[in-house]
Amino acid sequence: MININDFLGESIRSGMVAIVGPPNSGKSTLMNQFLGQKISIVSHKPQTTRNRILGVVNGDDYQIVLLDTPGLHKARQPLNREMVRIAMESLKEVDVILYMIDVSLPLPEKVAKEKNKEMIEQMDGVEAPVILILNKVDLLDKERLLPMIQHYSELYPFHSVMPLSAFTGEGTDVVIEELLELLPMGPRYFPEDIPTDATERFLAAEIVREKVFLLTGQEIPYSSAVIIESFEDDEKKKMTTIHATIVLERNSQKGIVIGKGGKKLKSIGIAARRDIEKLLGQKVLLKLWVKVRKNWSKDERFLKELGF
Ligand SMILES: Nc1nc2c(ncn2[C@@H]2O[C@H](COP(=O)(O)OP(=O)(O)OP(=O)(O)O)[C@@H](O)[C@H]2O)c(=O)[nH]1
Ligand SMILES: [Mg+2]
Repeated sequence: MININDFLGESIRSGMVAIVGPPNSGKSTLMNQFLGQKISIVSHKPQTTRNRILGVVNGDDYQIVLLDTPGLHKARQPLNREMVRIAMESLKEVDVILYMIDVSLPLPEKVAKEKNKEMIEQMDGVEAPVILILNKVDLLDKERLLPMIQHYSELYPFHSVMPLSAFTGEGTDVVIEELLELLPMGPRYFPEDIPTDATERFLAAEIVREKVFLLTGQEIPYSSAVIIESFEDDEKKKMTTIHATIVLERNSQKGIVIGKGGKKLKSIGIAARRDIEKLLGQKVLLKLWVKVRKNWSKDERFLKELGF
């Protein structure tokens, strides 16, 4: 029989792993922790991640291709429906699923039951083994851990239930070991020096969006999208010039994002530039504009332009 690996050379433990779960459970933080660098944006507000973000973890004899996904939630609006679709689709493509929940906050019994029910419904028809990740244990009284693991193990045939802190990294090594047992033998799909398939343009837009999430309140983050108008690398000057537009849904939001005397926009720009410089490893000139495109999050055409 012909084995494809004879043609591809190396045969190692390799495959795809999706990180899914409710918004704000720490999926992107875990992805970055595994990668040892920041690829996915993170904020304390739910629904930060909107796309599928791919990250590659390499070892001498393994390659884990991680998919960070938007949070699973009851979606009513077009943008939210797209986000949930992306997350649900990734469940079908992968070898292993990490379903992540935040266990740091005690929930009223009724809410907990409802969440568990939703989780089981989301896993309906899923064939890949599911590891339940209990995240944010750094905030948890350790005595609560064992009964919790017991409780979740009885809830659904998880392959395993693993507590960790995506933030501190405590408990994450064990997950890698577990994944390596579950992944098939295969080729190295991505070159070892490439941590993601996302373009620098996309990552730069995400960084600006993260700063909007962190530095503005109320509905502004959910009404914001970021478009890179131009991205120019000057090799001689070792500098990248980026022009980006923050797109909002309503005229009334423009003043909030710009702030008094342009102060808010300036702080978004400074914070974003710092992170983009880290990402690109060189100086960045970042120019930000603010524009209104009425109700863009409900506009199928604009969502397509954004890559949904
Ligand atoms: N204390 C603590 N905080 C954490 C941990 N993991 C994530 N967080 C925080 O939880 C918040 C949400 O983290 P994210 O990684 O953005 O969560 P997410 O699941 O990707 O969220 P969405 O993209 O909105 O679905 C951020 O403020 C993180 O710093 C953890 O292990 N411990
Ligand atoms: Mg996220």
